[in-house]
Amino acid sequence: MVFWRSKKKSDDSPPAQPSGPAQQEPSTARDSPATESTAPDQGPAAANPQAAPPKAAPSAAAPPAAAAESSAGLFGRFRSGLEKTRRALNTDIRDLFKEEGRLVDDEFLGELFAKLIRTDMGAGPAEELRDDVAKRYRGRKVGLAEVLESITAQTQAMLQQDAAPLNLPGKPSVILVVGVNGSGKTTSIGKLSHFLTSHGKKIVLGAGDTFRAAAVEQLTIWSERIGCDIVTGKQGADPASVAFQTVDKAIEIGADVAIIDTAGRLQTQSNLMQELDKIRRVVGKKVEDAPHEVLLVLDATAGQNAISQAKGFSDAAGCTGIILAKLDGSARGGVILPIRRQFELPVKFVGLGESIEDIAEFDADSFATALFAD
Ligand SMILES: Nc1nc2c(ncn2[C@@H]2O[C@H](COP(=O)(O)OP(=O)(O)OP(=O)(O)O)[C@@H](O)[C@H]2O)c(=O)[nH]1
Ligand SMILES: [Mg+2]
Repeated sequence: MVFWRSKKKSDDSPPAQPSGPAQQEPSTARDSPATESTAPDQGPAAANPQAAPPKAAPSAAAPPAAAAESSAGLFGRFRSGLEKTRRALNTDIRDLFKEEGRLVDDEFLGELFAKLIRTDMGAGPAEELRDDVAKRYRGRKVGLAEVLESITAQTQAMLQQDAAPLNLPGKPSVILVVGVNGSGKTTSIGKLSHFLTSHGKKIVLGAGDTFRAAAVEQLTIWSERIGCDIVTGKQGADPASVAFQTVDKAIEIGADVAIIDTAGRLQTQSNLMQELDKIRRVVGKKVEDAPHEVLLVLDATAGQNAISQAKGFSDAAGCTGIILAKLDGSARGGVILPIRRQFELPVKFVGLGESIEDIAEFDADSFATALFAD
C-alpha cells in the first residue's frame, strides 16, 4: 500500500544538512518487499542523509530555468557549470601558445592531443579534433584563436543531435528516472521538477526507491521545496505499487507529469532489472504508452569506463534519454563526447550543480562554445 502526500510549499529555509557521508546500501540485499505501509514522517526538517541539499535556499519562486532561455543565457549557464573543465582546458591549450603563434607540426599536434584527452573526452574524439586542426593548419603558424575556433566548431558538430525535448504527450505524462547508485537521480528529479513547475507544469513525484527510508526523505524534501505532491511507500514496499499509485494520484489531481524515482541498480542485477520492467508494465496499464520517458542519469565525474558500463543498462531499461549530472564536479566535462558517441540516446538535460536551478536543457552549440570559452 502506498500513500500520497499533499502539496505543501516549503519556507525558504534550507533543509537540514546531511549528517554524514552518503551510504550506498548494496542493492543486492533487497528482495523482500514489505507490503504494509504507514504514513510518512511529515517533518520537513528531516535530515537528508543522501544528497547534499542545494547550496542556496531554494524557493518555488526561483526564476525559470532553461526552456525559454536564449542561447546567450544557456551559454552563460554552461560556462559557469563547466568552469573546472574550462579552466583546465584553457590553461592547457593556452600553454601551447607561449610564443606568438605556433607552427602546426607533429609536435604541436601531439601536445594538443594530450591536453584534450585530459578532459576525459577519449582518444577517438581527441584524435578527430587534432586531425581537424592538422587538416586546416598543418605547416602553418597559427594563433590560439584560430585553433580554438576550429576545435569549437568541430566539437559542436560532434555533439549535434536531433532536437530532444521531453516527450510529454498527455496528462499525465510519466517519466521514470533510472541509473546506477549515486549517479544523481534523486537530485536531478528535484531540479527537473522545479524546471517543469516553473514552466507551468503540475508535477507529482513518486518515491520509487523504497529500499532506503532516507531515499524517501530525500525526495520528500525536494517535493516540499518545489511545492508538489509526492507519493511514497513504506520502506521495502513494492516500487511498482508506488509507481502505480503515483500515476493514479497524477490522474486524480490533474497533474501534467508524474516523475518516478528508482533505487540505483546495475544492469547485472537481474532481479532489479525485472523490477524496472514491472514498474514500466504497471504504469503502462494505467496510462497509454507510459512511461513516456525513461531517463538515464549518468555521473559525469564517474569516468569513461563507468559510463560505458551504463550502455548495457540503457538498452536493458529501454531508456529514452540521458541526464548528464555533476558536470560541474570535475574537470572531465569532455566526457560528454564519448557519451554522445556511445549512446544512441539524446542528452536531454545536464546537471550543473546541486542547487535547484542547476539543470539546463542540453544544446550542442552553446555547450561546445562554453567548453572552450575564455
Ligand atoms: N555537484 C553536483 N552534485 C550533484 C549533482 N547531481 C547530484 N549531485 C550530488 O550527487 C550525490 C548523489 O546524488 P543523488 O541524487 O542522491 O543520487 P542518486 O542517483 O539518487 O543516488 P541513489 O539513490 O543512492 O542511487 C549527492 O550528494 C548530490 O547532491 C550535480 O549536478 N552537481
Ligand atoms: Mg536516489
